[in-house]
Amino acid sequence: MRNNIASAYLARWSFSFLLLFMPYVSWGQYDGRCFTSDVADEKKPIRASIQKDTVIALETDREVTTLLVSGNCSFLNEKSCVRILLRDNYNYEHLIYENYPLLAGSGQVVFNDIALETALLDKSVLPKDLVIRIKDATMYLSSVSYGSGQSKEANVNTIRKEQCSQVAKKLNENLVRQKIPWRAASNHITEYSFEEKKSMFGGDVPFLYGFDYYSYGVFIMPGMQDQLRQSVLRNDSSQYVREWDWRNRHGKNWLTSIKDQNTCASCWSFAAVGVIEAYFNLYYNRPVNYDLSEQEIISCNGVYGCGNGDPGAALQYVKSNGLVKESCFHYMGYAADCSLKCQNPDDIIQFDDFDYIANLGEDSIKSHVMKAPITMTSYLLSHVMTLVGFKVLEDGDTIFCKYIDGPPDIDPVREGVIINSTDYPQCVGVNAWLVKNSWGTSWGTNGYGYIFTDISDIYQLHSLSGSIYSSLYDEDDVVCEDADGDGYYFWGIGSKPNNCPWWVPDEPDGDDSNILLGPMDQYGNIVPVNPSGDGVTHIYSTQTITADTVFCHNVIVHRDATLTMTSNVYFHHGAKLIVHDGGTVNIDGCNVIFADMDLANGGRLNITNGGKVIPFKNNPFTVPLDASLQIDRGTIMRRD
Ligand SMILES: [Ca+2]
Ligand SMILES: [Ca+2]
Repeated sequence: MRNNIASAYLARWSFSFLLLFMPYVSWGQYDGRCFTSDVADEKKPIRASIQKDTVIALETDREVTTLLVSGNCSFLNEKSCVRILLRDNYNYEHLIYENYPLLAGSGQVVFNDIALETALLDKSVLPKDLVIRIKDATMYLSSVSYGSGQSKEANVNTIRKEQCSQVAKKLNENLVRQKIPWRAASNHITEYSFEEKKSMFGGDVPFLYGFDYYSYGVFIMPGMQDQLRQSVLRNDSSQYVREWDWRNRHGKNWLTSIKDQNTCASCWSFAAVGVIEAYFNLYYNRPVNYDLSEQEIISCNGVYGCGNGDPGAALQYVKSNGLVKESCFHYMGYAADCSLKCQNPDDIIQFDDFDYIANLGEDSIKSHVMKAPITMTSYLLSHVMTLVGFKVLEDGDTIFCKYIDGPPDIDPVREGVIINSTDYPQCVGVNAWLVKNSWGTSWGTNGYGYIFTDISDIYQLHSLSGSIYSSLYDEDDVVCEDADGDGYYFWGIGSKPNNCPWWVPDEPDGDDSNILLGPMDQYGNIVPVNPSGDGVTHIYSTQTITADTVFCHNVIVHRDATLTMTSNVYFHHGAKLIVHDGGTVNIDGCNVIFADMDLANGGRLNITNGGKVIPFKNNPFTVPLDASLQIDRGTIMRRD
């Protein structure tokens, strides 16, 4: 019977918390021996009703290894969360209890002699008080239970791991049941002690609502479920491309490896360095993959250390001082002295400038991230990450079923959440952001994740601008190449470099890994290469080309018309020079490079004054029997 009530409850609970009066409450989120202790032997009543952050003095002089709590709480909305900490006489804090609707699986929970960290502490502590943090919830705390010593087989690490895997399991049950498109797994971050988490977040651990457990799919920020249901967030009118992913642009991954900030509140430094490293790759259009020193920023910026910082301050430090490589100042994960930086760095990276980007909405942020990765802070999570792409979720998408950096046959993460209109109808058509996190590769999908959040949750957006350089790389090192051979070149994200060949068009290739795709518009849409489509040049009379010219489309020389070229002409891949019966082409002392030429019977081609015809990629060049070919001090040659 309870199951039926529970499912009915859950179905309706998704619509509203008005149903808090339903008789169903949940015990199950902290099931199992790992959440309790058999050494607790003393129960003390508390009997406190709690609606706001509260400290309750414990007034005991007993040293304990176990402290369990009993009580119940009610959640008011998706952002509800409760947390009970044990503060000992050294002011260390130990997590006794934490819960929120997604983990609880319902709007009300009862807890009876359970605990997280304080199920078993690795050494005895003298309890001073209970620190209770509460958001949009009410709690009744009935009692605490104390215990000392350890049961025989108990081991703190084993218990912690078991607790985390139980939490992940419970989250997954609720995620599936409530049709929320992400999945949880425990990892080294979830296994941190509360003191370690405090260190990682700079003192004040935000409510994470399971974000630390995120494994794959699309993390839905708390508070967004109701908005999703109202379908007001679909971005159907956006002109922007539906997906952008800097791990796969031009057939390459432009992002550097995933790092781990450990227990230092340095996400702001990692997010900024993630932006700089990617910008370096993109600026030079080559995978330099610099591993730069987050530690230098933490140690030498003079303000933040391992306290929560600002990605803008990190970029300002690098703009002013440059940044050494990891090998010169290894990551130490604490505010080590700046003098530990090596004395003679082999390279220092600097850039011209960076910009603070005002959050003008989803499309505006998309336009920036399409230029290069940017920093981004989630207000709710108090956490800075590198924003590296986005995706409008489509019916049938599988979110993260592929291993990104390796062959698919050794893929350790084959599972993915399939966004479909049966299970996740509310998600189809909404935009998720792709973030590179600094919590190691065991978090998320190889360190990356998709998040769906309110646009107002996003701030501290910063992008690099202008040139980036080092003692080893300057403008001459920008690669200007046509990797796919379609005649369009890519030279990274700077302006067209001087070392491009003369025939390189001003518009870069929108996808230099696809011969059928040419330039890209401002919304990221790529125009298929269609040389015979709009833009064909027709020559009907006499015309002379006297300046170097690039043709992306066919050029047709009609009957009785004459096209004379005295300056170099380049025809893009697939673009033909077509000479009809009675038409004449004069190549007068210049180079003409083309992929193909159609010389009709009755057409005339004259090559004079050292003129050269250079068939592109050594395509065959044929002259039909009844066409006229005259060469007077000219050449038809192979192209190297
Ligand atoms: Ca190309
Ligand atoms: Ca292309």
